[in-house]
Amino acid sequence: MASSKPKGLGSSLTIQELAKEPMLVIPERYVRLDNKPCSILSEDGTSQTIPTVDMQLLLMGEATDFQLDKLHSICKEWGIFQKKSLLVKREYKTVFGLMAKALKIDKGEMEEMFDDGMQSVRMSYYPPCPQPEKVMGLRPHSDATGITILLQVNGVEGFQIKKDGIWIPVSFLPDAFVVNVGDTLEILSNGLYNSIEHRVTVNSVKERMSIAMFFNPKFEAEIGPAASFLNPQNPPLFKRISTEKYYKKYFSRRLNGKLFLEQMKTENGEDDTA
Ligand SMILES: O=C(O)CCC(=O)C(=O)O
Repeated sequence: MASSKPKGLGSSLTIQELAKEPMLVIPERYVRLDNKPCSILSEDGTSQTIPTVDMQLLLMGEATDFQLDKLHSICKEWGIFQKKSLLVKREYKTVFGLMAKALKIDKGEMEEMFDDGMQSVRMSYYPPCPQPEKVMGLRPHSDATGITILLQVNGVEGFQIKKDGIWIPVSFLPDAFVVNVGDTLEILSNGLYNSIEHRVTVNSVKERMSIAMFFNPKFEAEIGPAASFLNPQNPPLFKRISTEKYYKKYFSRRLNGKLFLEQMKTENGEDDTA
């Protein structure tokens, strides 16, 4: 007997399989349980443009204090910026170097953590969805990384950031790379830099594609606030943990806002991270 269920309902078809055929009702397993409409919470609902950093200027010899200050305040206040450049693989080291300089921490400490660090890539495909308000393309989270470099491949929007407690949709310059500050950098800077919480919504008619490149500490490193940054007035706000244990813990949990980073705070319980 033919099933009266719409195709895919209650089945375990993957997103790729579902996307092959037109779908009128989304499978239950993808429906958000919180039932709140995935609305845009910024006042007028329009996209905001995230700050742009001119890497060309920063890369041309010594960065001026003005440019460094700009990078520093963007990493503190936003935790995300966009840049136009194709030299992603070579530039990540420069970005870390500039951040060490802006933070006035020992450059060696930054290198110790991120030089020859682990790198990974995630390519995401978000098919059009008949009921976009009922699903989330990607749940709210901050990245466990040092930095993430993101490319919105086909220019379809959907990326939202949580800024000052409010979700705002953001638009990128065409072909710009977006740099997210990740949790490890928030930890290294002892909370001065903000790892940006973000999520992805889906579109009822357009598919969306993105590529995220994750730049992480090296496997042998320890993750914790930079020692050269700490003093009696600035005690460590985060625990120290081996990179291996940090990632095991991160990937054993569901993506859930900045909860994992909260659990890394010294104020939150005994140090179970050693
Ligand atoms: O698809 C996007 O734009 C964001 C991807 C992302 O946040 C991730 O892969 O962690």
